[in-house]
Amino acid sequence: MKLYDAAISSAAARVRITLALKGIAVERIPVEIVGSGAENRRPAYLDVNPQGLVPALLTDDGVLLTQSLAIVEYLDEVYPQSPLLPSDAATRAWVRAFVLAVLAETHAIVTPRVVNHLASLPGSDETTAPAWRRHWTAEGIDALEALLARRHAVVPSRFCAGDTPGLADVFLFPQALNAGRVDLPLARWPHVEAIARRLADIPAFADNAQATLR
Ligand SMILES: N[C@@H](CCC(=O)N[C@@H](CS)C(=O)NCC(=O)O)C(=O)O
Repeated sequence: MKLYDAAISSAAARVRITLALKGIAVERIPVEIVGSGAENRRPAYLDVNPQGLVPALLTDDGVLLTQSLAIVEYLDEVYPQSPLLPSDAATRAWVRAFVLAVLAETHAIVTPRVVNHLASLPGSDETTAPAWRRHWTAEGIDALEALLARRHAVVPSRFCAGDTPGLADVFLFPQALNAGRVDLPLARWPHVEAIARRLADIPAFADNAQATLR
């Protein structure tokens, strides 16, 4: 398998963490996604992923997969060791809702293409993009904290939805690191912080996300 990857990408980190948790080896193909050398909008990469985003995974059967959630769920189905989803339907639904709160409502609105466009609009100055990123990161993690607080008041667990790391943790950890990148210390979110610090002790997490918890 080949993983089209960028070290700074938190979406790609979700896939790298999953591969490590399951002990799957892949060839990593770096794709530059920021600055004047960005390759992700060039035709060669658009042939891989028409959305111009990382990650993308080329399977051993020659199938190209995009979108981190779809890739992680594919890996979980094809490599069932260390399963990421809980066995009961209600907890699976909670986990998927949590994951979507990260993917769709927090990360998606602070990615380089969104922030670069915002910065290019009339009236923007050098404070606009950082303020946008910080605002939506904080609001997104406020919601994750509330979801975790409500769940853990009823069903306490070491990680988001169980005593072993699962799908929600795979999505939470890179997002917790992103908070540090926009100068938001995790102390503001006690449940998120406690879980992120436990995850940081697990090499599959610590070795596959590029940043330090703050
Ligand atoms: N929903 C997508 C998001 C992928 C995504 O936004 N990736 C970012 C890096 S974290 C990217 O490639 N950005 C390039 C750009 O915005 O131009 C997923 O989960 O895979």
